[in-house]
Amino acid sequence: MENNSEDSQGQKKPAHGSMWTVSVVVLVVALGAIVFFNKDSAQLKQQAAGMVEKQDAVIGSVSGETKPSSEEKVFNIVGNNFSFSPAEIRVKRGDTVKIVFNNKVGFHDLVIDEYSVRTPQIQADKSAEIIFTADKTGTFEYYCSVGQHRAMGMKGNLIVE
Ligand SMILES: [Cu+2]
Repeated sequence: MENNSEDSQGQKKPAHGSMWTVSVVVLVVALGAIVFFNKDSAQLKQQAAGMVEKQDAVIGSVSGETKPSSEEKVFNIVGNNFSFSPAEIRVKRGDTVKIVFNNKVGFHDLVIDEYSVRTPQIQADKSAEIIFTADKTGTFEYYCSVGQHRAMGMKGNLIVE
C-alpha cells in the first residue's frame, strides 16, 4: 500500500509539475503579452504625439502662408491731367502690390523709383500694370514721368507699414 501510495503520489507529482509548468508558461506568456502591449501602446502614444506634432507643424506653415503680410493687394489708380486717384495707397511690408493704372485723359505713366517699377507711357483709355513686393517700409512717391506732370501735381504716395 505504501508503494501504491508512493506510486500514486509519484504519478501525481509529475501531474502537478506539468500543471505548474503550464501555469508558469501561461503566466510568462501573459506577462509577455502585457509587456508587449504596453510597448505597443507606448509606441502608439509616441506615434500619436508625432502625428500631433506634424499636424501642428502643418498648421503652423499654413498659418504662415496666410499671414496678412504676404497678401496680394490690388489697386486701381486712375490717371488724369494732372493727377492720380487715389493719391495715397497703403500696404503692409511683405505684401505683393499690384497696381492697375487706368489712364483716362492725356499721355502718362506711373513710376515708383524706390521699387524700380514703372508702367509704359500710355494713351487715354489705356491701362497698364505693375506688380512688386513691398519689402521695405516707408513712404514712396508714385508719379508720372512725362514732361512736367510730376511738378504739376501728378503724383501720390505709396505707404508701406
Ligand atoms: Cu503724365
